[in-house]
Amino acid sequence: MQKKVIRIIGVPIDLGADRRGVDMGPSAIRYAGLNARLKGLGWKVEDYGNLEVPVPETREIKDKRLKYLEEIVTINERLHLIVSEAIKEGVVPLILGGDHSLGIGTLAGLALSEKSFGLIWFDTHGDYNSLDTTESGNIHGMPLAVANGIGAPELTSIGGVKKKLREENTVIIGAREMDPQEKELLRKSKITVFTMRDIDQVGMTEVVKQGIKIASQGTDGIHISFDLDVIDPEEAPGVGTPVAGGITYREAHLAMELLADSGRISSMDVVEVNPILDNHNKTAKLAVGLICSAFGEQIF
Ligand code: NNH
Ligand code: MN
Ligand code: MN
Ligand code: MN
Repeated sequence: MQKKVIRIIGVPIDLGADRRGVDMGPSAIRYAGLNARLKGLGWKVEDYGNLEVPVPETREIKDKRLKYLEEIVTINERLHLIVSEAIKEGVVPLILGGDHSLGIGTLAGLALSEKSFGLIWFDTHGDYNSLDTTESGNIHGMPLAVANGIGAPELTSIGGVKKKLREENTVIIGAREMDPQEKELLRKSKITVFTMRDIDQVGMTEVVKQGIKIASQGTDGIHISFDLDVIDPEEAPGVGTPVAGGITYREAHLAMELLADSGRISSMDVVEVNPILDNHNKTAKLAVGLICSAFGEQIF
């Protein structure tokens, strides 16, 4: 039997956020044993290594509403080609961040495919800021909007097509902190948002089941974009932007287990692991556990 292939692509970028350190995320996740564990699950693992990303100290912020725009465009131009190539070859791209601005490149790469993908975005945040709604100017707060064709033309034009996602097949899970104008913008879209309150009320199983249904309708697969800050900072202290009241360790695993059961996962981003703020690599180890659950690891 032919083994299925996962291609790991590290993107050590922290240009999209104010707080430094998520550039070390790919190392921390690999150090936590990712490759060996995936191999143990029967996957063939191809590690592409890391994309070259400039260090902020060697660059300057030219526009405070779009910090490090040029650099982020260059990196995502490169990433989108690598992701699209992986999909074309029939291998599963697994992108390790880095901050969530890399989602722009991943989604642009998926959009180049003839296949269509639903999207499940696990995040505390909406990442749906435009250059008019952003309060920080940080591009990691914008990737979902950019993928939906909203934002700086330099970003939305990556990959040629402006709109990279199907709103009706896009789901956010775990939201609990959004900027006021970002919320308004998101409400105007057809994106489904499951907040922490929804998870509290109906439970993670129900939320993920509905999410899978929405992301599956008329699509060939589901892309998971997993921002570790969706998990409660008690469990995941090493993230760029910790916010109280997140999902638990088990809820996060359950979500990945249910997605694995669906058999529909095409690709995955794992972002915002910040080793500087972490406690003995706890968050990176958790990230590895979640990736393994998504790719078939079972408790029993
Ligand atoms: N909404 C804020 C911003 O746009 C915070 C975004 N931070 C994130 N997103 N970590 O996932 O700057
Ligand atoms: Mn930075
Ligand atoms: Mn995010
Ligand atoms: Mn976030």
